[in-house]
Amino acid sequence: MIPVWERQKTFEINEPSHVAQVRRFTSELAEDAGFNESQAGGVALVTTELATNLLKHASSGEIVVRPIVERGIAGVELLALDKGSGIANVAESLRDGYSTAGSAGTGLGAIARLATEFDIQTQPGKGTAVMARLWGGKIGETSKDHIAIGAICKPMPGETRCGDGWGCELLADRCILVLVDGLGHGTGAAAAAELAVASVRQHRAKAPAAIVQYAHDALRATRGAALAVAEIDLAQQSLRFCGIGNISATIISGDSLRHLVSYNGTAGHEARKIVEFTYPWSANALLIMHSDGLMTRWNLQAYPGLLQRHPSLIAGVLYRDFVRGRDDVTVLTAKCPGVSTE
Ligand SMILES: [Mn+2]
Repeated sequence: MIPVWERQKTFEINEPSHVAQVRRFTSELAEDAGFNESQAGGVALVTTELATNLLKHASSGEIVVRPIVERGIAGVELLALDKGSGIANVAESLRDGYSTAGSAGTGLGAIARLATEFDIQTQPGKGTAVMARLWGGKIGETSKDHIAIGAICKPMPGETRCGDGWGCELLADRCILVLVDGLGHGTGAAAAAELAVASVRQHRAKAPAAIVQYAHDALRATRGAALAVAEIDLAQQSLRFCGIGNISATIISGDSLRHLVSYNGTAGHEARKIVEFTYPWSANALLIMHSDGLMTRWNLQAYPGLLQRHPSLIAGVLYRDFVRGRDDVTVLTAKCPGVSTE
């Protein structure tokens, strides 16, 4: 079985034939999600509009697609990412009938209408990122005491397997997040990543340090990995974190930014210290975790308003602008939706 993070695919869109390619994949995901005919039609239309918009307005870009599941309901998430000139007037562009590219102009408005969840970030000189999520059933109102996550995971160019992996376990009052970077890349790294995520899932009821200890033991027979586990406790307003090796983790809340501490080592082989740290968490906090496939020099202050956007859009923008491209890359983001972080 293909791990869920490896079911995410990235499509470069720079010529008309690419539109059908990504649509084939999203149609597959819609079928897997059990979408009815009209829901599947919506997915196809949203895919076509997003991909065509990239060609028309930015001349090229990427569409990142993944299957999503929440409370037993399946869905499809699309992110359209470009480094074009940005949209000057989003409200105007969302109105049906408006277009700057001389087309029918149903693009963005149609996407927003068809998607269950829609979000957009656009900035002159930096580009545009659009998120559209379509669900196969009623997901209900996203409550404010609930954690939403975003994830981008992509193998290094030339590899079919991804040596990174991630997981998210939503429990009653807690959310456990894991990000793992298997040593090197390819199948050996993928095996370590898969085993680590499975181990974290199995021990999710425990505290982060114990979860990491179990994963460390489980990875002994593998080539090892960098690994970090975060537990967001909504009732306690705290985040507990434990990491081994190079996984970057940051909590951003308003103007404050806090890097979370991981100790050096390789899970499965060498971990002199497995220590858990507790940090404050609040309804307006954002957690960003990433592997070393993403550069560390990002600064969200260069993106006015981005903190307020859906965590998927935040992960998408960081990936778009800071991917190294010579390694597997994973960006995992978490926050309470519908709550301003500014
Ligand atoms: Mn790596």
